[in-house]
Amino acid sequence: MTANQSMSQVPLTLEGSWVLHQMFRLRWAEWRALSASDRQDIAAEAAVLIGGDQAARQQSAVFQILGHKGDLMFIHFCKSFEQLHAVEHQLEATRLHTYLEPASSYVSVIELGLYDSSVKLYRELNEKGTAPHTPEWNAAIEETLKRQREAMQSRLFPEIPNHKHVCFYPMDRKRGEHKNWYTLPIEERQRQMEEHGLVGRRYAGKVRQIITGSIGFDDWEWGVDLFSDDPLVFKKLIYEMRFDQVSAEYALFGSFYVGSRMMADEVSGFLGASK
Ligand code: FEC
Repeated sequence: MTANQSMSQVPLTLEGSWVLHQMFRLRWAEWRALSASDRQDIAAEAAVLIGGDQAARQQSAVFQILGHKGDLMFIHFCKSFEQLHAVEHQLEATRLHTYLEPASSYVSVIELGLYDSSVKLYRELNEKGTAPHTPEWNAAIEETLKRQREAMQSRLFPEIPNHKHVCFYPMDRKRGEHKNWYTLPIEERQRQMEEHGLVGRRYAGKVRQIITGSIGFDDWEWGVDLFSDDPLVFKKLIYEMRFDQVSAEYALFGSFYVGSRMMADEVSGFLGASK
């Protein structure tokens, strides 16, 4: 057995809020055919959903999408999977929903990848001769996860960042014949992820990134949400990251959605329903 085969290859991850992205087109013709007072009432009713329910630890935000891919994107952060259903049904129950056409959606969960701690711990256990998946190994993993979970609470259950603009897209790591992220040894993946994190950290204060994992939930492996007050930062950061080895060699991207946040009192204006 090689050293790599004796190490677990799966990085530890921590999961936090459940996340639903919903992209919609507004049926403008039908919407505009409504009376001004109906539009006002319907917009006001929908605006109530934005913000959140502290008791249920659920938060929702709405963004106006640029371009043909949609008009509105709702982002919901929820404490449980069931809560995602509830929030979806709440929106379906509004009168505004009658005028919305689904354009896309994405289901995922906030994920913190623990490459550094995983490799350190796997090495220690390996040196002690503790074989993977034995009770001793499981106990050590549980202990590390517990410690990290406590330390990372605010990153696992964040508020939707309060920046003006959002950029959301799903992505995969390549699993091709010649380039396959999943067959690289964990130490090499850790090295490349560390390089990625160093580039990202240079944008601290300018952008907030939230990575959600979607393996088993949606068509891509991760969702990336970037929030910033300056939309140009999205281009600068993503372009710079294209040169990271992990992106240059292993990243595949889905559709990008870019837009601007609307607070509850701005929804009526966007829907042309202001007084
Ligand atoms: O294997 C995996 O765990 C992949 C999950 C993953 C993807 C991903 C893609 C992007 N990120 C982008 C921005 C940033 C910024 C920071 C940053 C740091 C990390 C860390 C992990 C991580 N990213 Fe990432 N990113 C993924 C995972 N990323 C792990 C390190 C620690 C952490 O923050 O959790 C710096 C954050 C800070 O410290 O302030 C900014 C962007 C992309 C998509 C573009 C690309 O070329 O990959 C942008 C998938």
